[in-house]
Amino acid sequence: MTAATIRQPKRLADYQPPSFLVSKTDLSFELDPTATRVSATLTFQRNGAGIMILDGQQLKLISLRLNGQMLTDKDYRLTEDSLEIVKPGNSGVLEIVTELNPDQNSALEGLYLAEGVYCTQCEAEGFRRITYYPDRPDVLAVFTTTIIADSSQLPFLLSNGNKVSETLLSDGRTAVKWHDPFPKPAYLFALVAGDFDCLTDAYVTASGRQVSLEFYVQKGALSRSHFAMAALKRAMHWDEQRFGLEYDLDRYMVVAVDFFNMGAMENKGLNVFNSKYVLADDSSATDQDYFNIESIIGHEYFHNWTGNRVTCRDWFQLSLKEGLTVFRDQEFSADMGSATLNRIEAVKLIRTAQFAEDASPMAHPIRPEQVLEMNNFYTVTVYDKGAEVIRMLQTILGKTGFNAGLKCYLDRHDGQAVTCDDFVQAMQDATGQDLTQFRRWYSQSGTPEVKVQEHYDATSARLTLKLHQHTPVTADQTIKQPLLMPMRIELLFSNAGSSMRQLLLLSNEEQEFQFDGIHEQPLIVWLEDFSAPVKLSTHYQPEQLLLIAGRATNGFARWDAMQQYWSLLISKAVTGGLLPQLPAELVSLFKQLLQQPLADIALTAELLALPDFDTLAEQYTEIPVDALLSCLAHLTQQLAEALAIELTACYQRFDSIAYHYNEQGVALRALKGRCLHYLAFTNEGEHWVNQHYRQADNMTDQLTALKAAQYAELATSNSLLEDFAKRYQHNVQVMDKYFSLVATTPNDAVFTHLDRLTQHSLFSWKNPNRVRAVFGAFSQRNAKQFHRADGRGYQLLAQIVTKLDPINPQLAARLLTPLLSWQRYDQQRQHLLAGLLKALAAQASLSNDVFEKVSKSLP
Ligand code: B3K
Ligand code: ZN
Repeated sequence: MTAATIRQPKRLADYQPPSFLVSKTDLSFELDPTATRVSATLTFQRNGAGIMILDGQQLKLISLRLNGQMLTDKDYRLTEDSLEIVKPGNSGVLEIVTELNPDQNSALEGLYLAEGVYCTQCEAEGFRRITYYPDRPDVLAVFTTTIIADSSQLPFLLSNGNKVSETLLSDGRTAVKWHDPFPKPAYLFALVAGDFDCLTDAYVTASGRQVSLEFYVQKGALSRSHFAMAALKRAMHWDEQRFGLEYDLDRYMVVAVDFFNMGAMENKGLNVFNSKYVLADDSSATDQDYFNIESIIGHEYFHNWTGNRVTCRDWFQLSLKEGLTVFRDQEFSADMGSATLNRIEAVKLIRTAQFAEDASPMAHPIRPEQVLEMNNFYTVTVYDKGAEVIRMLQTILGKTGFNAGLKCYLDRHDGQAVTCDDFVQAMQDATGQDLTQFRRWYSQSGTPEVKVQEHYDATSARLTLKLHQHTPVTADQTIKQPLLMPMRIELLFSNAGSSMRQLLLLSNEEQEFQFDGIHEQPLIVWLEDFSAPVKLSTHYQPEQLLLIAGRATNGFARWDAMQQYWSLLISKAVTGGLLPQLPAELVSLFKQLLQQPLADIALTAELLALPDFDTLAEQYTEIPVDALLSCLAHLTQQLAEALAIELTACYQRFDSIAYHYNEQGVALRALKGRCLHYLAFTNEGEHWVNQHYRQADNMTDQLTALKAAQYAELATSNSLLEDFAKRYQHNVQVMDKYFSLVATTPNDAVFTHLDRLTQHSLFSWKNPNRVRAVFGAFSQRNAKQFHRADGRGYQLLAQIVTKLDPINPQLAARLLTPLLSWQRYDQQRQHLLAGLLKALAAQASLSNDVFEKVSKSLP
């Protein structure tokens, strides 16, 4: 196989139905660290013209039988990544025996062994590392799995579905057999074998079915799995209430493992989770950790309907399950906590990582058209912009219409592998709304830009709003068409409390909306709740933004107005080459917020925040790195000085309450934390930070103190960090937080620190959590050192990617992302980055993962 054939991307336009289907897949695993035997018995039927070609990678073929007859090498053709059966006939039974080496599998795809636990990860194309198989999501089979192992070493032998039998074999090994009655694609297959502590519970579904819930966690961690269990029950109940969807098997198992490439995986009946998203208790988890656990537990559970019962026809349709399931988990989280806060966080992600992806060489629509390595397309575009597209559907159709559409989709396609078009069609059929133009959101990449103009005529009492949309070309696509987008607005009138809310549907490139009977010129709140994933340009004066921040009905819109206020101030300063000065009206608004926080304390904490570096950066074609960082540091310092008294009073007003992860607790900690962030910049900074750290009875407050000390570069920062590392040296989840903190050291010393971290006894290049904690934090959250003008930060990341690629290509390709946006920086940085990318591209034997990204980014 030549490099050229391996590097051939697949295209959506070339989709062909499979020539053979598999109705039954019987698997038997004889587990062994270096020589696991897999016997696969596939019952197949012809489905169309064409040869029988099975996928397979890094497999040792032991034997092959067709309908009981041993095949010899003239009966099949074997390549590095496929097996062709020369004369399969129209139906039959194929028996394949392969051998694998789970111990050597550091890519963590297929079957791997890490820290004594055997675990699989098959999405997207990992099953082909287990046996030869039509490894594509539109081949659905009923799986039966037998696991044979020494149960004294591996007491738990788990797979999908229901447990059928457990037998003691004559050689002393145990055979456990599982059967999953729901036909599924191979990517949803899972096997886990190991020794765990198990937390069990039960759930009775709305229709009265009893479901056994089981969490398998590392020994000694049982007490840290209760929150995840409770979150699962909340998710099960929520899906019944909101969408009428119930769980369908008798068991729901979740296994937490420490070696995992991503957050979690929705394998049918047997979810595998990164332990980071299961294990939590008050002394080790932050509010953010609790939030993430609840939302990811929900996400994987919701996949049982949106992903498993109805799955994707091909991987280009990934957003069919991911966009929809992210939307569902966002709705769940919004109902469990603060809807406003949830919306703010979701929008921040779109405005940073997603907008950056649209502007990068990896730009792609939520339904990509061309893919070399599928793992590269589990992106913020497919997931999070995908969720925004679903949210727009709900906005356009209303909740009732949307629910009816979802029901129609699931009823119509239960048990099938379908496309995004099928989904939109169901929405259209259930509601009668023509969604032809809306479908462009699936095929068109890029961030649309919307310009708004207002004209008010007092004599006719008419307000005219003129909207103009335009999507700039992206790296992957030059022709762009107008999109159908819902624009939520609110008209604020001078009489406090009087306003009018509207939903505009923008479909043309340019469009006018008229409102009659408007007796005064209103102040318009545009894009309430971020009703479409676009960049909006308005003509607000700063004082209008402050008015909106104080008065808009929608909490998100208030926060957004503050963000726009700061962006405007900063961009004027950057253009003028000066540092921004704090306007008096801003200071008085902040004083007011600090003295009388709103009823919604969580929102107050957000209103008091400056935009982050990444959000500001996305507003520039060429990112003025140094200027933005100086503006942010300067404004923080100025706010601290101007508001020291009010910050202190606000900080002291709320007595610390005993730790509870609930909406009120989260909000109070956030507000105190925001105050501390500024107080760290006052003369008493050391005092406040030390006190906050020492008095903390929970992880959130400890981290808040550590971060505040680090950002303000306080002398106490290092000793607090040392204390923290000593205190938590035995808790690896907490040590990851320590690693990340060290990696965000804002000065030169960070390079020595990073070197030291990789020598730490807990660090391993094979563990993605450790690598991400160190180098993910450095490249994504240490803008000052990562973007150094001398290129030292970029160089380091390129070295790490080179080192990781042979170990774990998926991880290497993810870490590489920040280097791809090289064209967004000044000449000097561009030059440095382009040089590093060229050097990477020139390396022999790059994985497809890294190759695809690097090659796209080169001029
Ligand atoms: N479906 C998995 C992601 C698989 C990623 C493969 N590289 C988790 C999720 O989105 O729920
Ligand atoms: Zn998902």
